[in-house]
Amino acid sequence: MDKSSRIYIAGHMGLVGSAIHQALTNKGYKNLICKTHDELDLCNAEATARFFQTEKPDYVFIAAAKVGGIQANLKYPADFLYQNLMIASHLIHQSYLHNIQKLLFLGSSCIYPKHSPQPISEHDLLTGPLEYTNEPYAIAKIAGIKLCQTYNRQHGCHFISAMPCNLYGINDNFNTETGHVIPALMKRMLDARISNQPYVEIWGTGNPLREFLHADDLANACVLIMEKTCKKDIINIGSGEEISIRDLALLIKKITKYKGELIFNESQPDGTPRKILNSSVIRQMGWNPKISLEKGLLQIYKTVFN
Ligand code: GFB
Repeated sequence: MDKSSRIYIAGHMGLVGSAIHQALTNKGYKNLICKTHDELDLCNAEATARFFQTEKPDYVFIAAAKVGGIQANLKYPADFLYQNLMIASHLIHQSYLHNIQKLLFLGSSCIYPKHSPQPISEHDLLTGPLEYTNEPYAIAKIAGIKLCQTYNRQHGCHFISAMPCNLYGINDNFNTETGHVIPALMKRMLDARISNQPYVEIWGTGNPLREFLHADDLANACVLIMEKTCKKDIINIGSGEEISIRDLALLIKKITKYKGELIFNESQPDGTPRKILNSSVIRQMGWNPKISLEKGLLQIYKTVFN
């Protein structure tokens, strides 16, 4: 990519897309193409085709997706499967038709089998059954990876898939019901502190382990992948550090200065017990995360809630 390349960031308003936009801007990329959902519905094949015809991007980042936490995935499985399949299909096919020089497709660590050996390497894809709670989302993302791989094989494209661990950041969804665990717990504990509630509910047993990465760290990895030559077509991106949901809840309690009790509601799902990624490929390319979990949580607390 050079600084005047036409770079389309699909999903530039979201958690990941906005961080990629910032990372590219910081590095001096001047020709960024962005469309809001109202301007371009990526589930609409014709609208997506017209957009490529008019804008003629050179590079594409696919950070647009229907995303949500464990309960949103359970409640809206058809939306997660359909919308993510459409977004991936339309963008990858149009990128092929318009000879895009390089494309990066964003997935998630939930594409790997529920009981993968840990840490999970890129080779573990499709070696076992998926976790039930996010199977529709995972299947759409696996289809996106396979589209990238098959267009590379059949048409000589240069499409790469990045698989991040659990993410968090400023432009997250802070809805306590549909959001991921970090924004949901931060908002719930702040609300509870303000209204003097004696306890806050945490879903599940608190035992699952998760690997969290700040969206800004992920964005730097994504830009690096697009700038460097790399032979792999799937690349894991994780912080390398795991924390239990119980310890995460305690950390958020400390940061939000909530003084009440934490009650674990075991009738809520735990999801995957553990999913730490083997991120040796991206590390060998020279990337390292810079934002520790505690520092990242403090930054969000101060930026979003103060
Ligand atoms: O963040 P989360 O929804 O992502 O949940 P997943 C992580 C863990 O936190 C689960 C627990 O064990 C939840 O049971 N948890 C505790 C909570 N309290 C809460 C809460 O208030 N809200 C939420 N959301 N969780 C997602 C997938 O699964 O992982 C997505 O559903 C995506 O599709 C993402 O792939 C990376 O790691 O369980």
